[in-house]
Formats: sequence, structure tokens, C-alpha cells
Amino acid sequence: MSAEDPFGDAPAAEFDGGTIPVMKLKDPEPGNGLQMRFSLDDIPKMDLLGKSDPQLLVFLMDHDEHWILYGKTEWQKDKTSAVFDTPVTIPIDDEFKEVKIQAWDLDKFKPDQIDVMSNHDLIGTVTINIRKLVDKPEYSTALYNSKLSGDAGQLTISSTRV
Ligand SMILES: [Ca+2]
Repeated sequence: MSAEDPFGDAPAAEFDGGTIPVMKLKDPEPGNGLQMRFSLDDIPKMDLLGKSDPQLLVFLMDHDEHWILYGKTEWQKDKTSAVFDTPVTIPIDDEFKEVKIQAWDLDKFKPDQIDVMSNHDLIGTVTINIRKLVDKPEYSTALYNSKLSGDAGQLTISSTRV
């Protein structure tokens, strides 16, 4: 994944094409969590037929400077813009400086196929300093994908301390 992500300066953890490993952390202490809600606009069309089927994945960097999947939204079907219902809460902690968010277009929806990311297409990626999200509760940014000629969508994050 890192080769497709010029803005993620660290490699993804060893990925064999199967299910992405998930980082497990204790829930943040009250007041030390940042609950992020997401919306996505101008989603590029990744499928030949129909619109994209977006889902967002949220990554944090581990001690070995690998991005590890930490949380995800639900997926939605056939969208050019989407407001996701599922928030993701990350810790506000000196251990984690940045968060990486990827939008994927899902192509296979059977339960035993949906967590295998090689079944899906990367729409775009952005890496954001967590401090910026704390300072700016409504944060909007473009997603990037070196394989797309145009924009890879516009991500808006509404953040709340929890
Ligand atoms: Ca699709």
C-alpha cells in the first residue's frame, strides 16, 4: 500500500494480501479521546459500472513506524458523496502524532471477502497531524492517489473530544 501513498512516509505493516492486522489499544481515558465523524465528497468513480462503494479505514503508526489499521467506518453502496454513521475514536496521546485515513471502493460484499483488502480498490489517502484535528473541529482536506489523474475526493472530519 505504501507505494501508492506518497504522503504516508512509513510502510504499511507486512501485508500478505489477506486481512489487515488491527491495532488494539485500551479505550482512551475520558477527555483523552478524539471522536472523528467523516463525510466524503466528489468520490471518483472506481467501477466500470455504477458509482463507488466507499469505506474509510483509519491507521495509527506503531513503535516500528508501520501504519496499523485502528478503526473503520461502515461501507456504503453506490455513492458520489457519503456521510458515514460510524465514528472512529483515536487517543490524544504523545505516542501518536499522525493519523492516516484511506478511502476504499469495495468490490466484494460477502462476509468472508469484505475484510480482504486486495478485493477492493484504494480511492485515496491522506495523513493528518492529530494536533490539527484537535485545533480545528471541522477539518476538510483532499485525498490523494498517484494513480488517478484528478482529485481522489474531499474528506471532511468533524472531531469532538470525548
Ligand atoms: Ca465497487
